[in-house]
Amino acid sequence: MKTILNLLLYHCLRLLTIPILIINFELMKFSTEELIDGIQSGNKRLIAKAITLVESKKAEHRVQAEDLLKKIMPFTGNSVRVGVTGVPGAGKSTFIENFGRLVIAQGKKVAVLAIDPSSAINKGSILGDKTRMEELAKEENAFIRPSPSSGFLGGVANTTFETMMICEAAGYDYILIETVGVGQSEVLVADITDVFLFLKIIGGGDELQGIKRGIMEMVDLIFINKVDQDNLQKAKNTRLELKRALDFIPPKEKGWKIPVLLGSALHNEGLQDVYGTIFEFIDLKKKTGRFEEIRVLQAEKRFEYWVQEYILSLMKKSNAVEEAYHMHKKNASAMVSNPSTEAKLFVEKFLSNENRD
Ligand SMILES: Nc1nc2c(ncn2[C@@H]2O[C@H](COP(=O)(O)OP(=O)(O)O)[C@@H](O)[C@H]2O)c(=O)[nH]1
Ligand SMILES: [Mg+2]
Repeated sequence: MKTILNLLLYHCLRLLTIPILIINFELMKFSTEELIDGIQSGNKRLIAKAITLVESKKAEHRVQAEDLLKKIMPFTGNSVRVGVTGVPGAGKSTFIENFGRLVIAQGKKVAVLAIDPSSAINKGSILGDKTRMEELAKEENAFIRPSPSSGFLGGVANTTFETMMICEAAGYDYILIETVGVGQSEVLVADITDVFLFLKIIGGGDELQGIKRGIMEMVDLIFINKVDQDNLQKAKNTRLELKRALDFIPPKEKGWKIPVLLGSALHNEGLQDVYGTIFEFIDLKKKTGRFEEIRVLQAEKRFEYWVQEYILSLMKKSNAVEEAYHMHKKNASAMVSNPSTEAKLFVEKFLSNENRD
């Protein structure tokens, strides 16, 4: 039985290496300058290639990615970065599709990024997203990209920020980022956006869940979705409950009382209000200096994130270190000793190994 499993695993891995080799070959075909030209001329195929490059963890790709990011840096930072969260099924993809089209109708360019789909609990909805955003995808001024997470040593690799930089350099005015509506992806998105929008469905008691999970503290704007004539009263009750709940939460931004809007993403109702409210919010933050202040904090967080990523990838270089990592992790999970003790033992081993080189 074990041999059959091993054989199966071997063949699966062999099959997997073929597309990886193709991707590698494809990426190396383009020079940094070609990619930058492609980005700046709005060539969607080359924008996608550049994104694949910054998502890659291979050392030689990282060198090229850092070079590319450094060169496009002066052309970044000019978009409105919007994070959209809510439980699966709340209507995030539907909202993004129709809101995106509304923004495009105002003469703007819109990029859509979906965070972390590969580790999502609801993988199916990501496939669904693609079909549901078909109308938006047809727009010349829209670019849609799911960005995968490729965890290494259990880390949550996420290059959504870098992907966003590429989209900004390509002239996209609005970057709409959909979270998978669970746990860590929300924090990641809240950490890199200017506006964090919470899509809520009527009732369901998830306003309490939202508070528990700390979402309410990250939110700038709430949109109660799927509201029609039949449930308008219920929606208003939900709004009242939410507003009461919000009273207990310290305001994230001075002078900004979190608006609770009602509407329907599917039927294009209330989306114009969201657009106007986002504009007001950004305007307020720019006037108070908070806009820049928050972006500085976000850059610091990205720095910390990459320090961890690069340390982890240094570890990967040595088989012995990786083995030790798994050994200590196993000790921690099997409660052989305290997880923090195991972590300390591992890091000490890693550092002494590094010093020997
Ligand atoms: N009735 C109604 N259905 C909606 C509305 N918005 C989204 N939906 C439906 O809700 C389902 C889930 O939407 P989806 O956008 O995939 O949610 P997500 O998982 O949050 O991305 C789909 O069948 C949508 O058509 C709305 O405003 N009204
Ligand atoms: Mg979705």
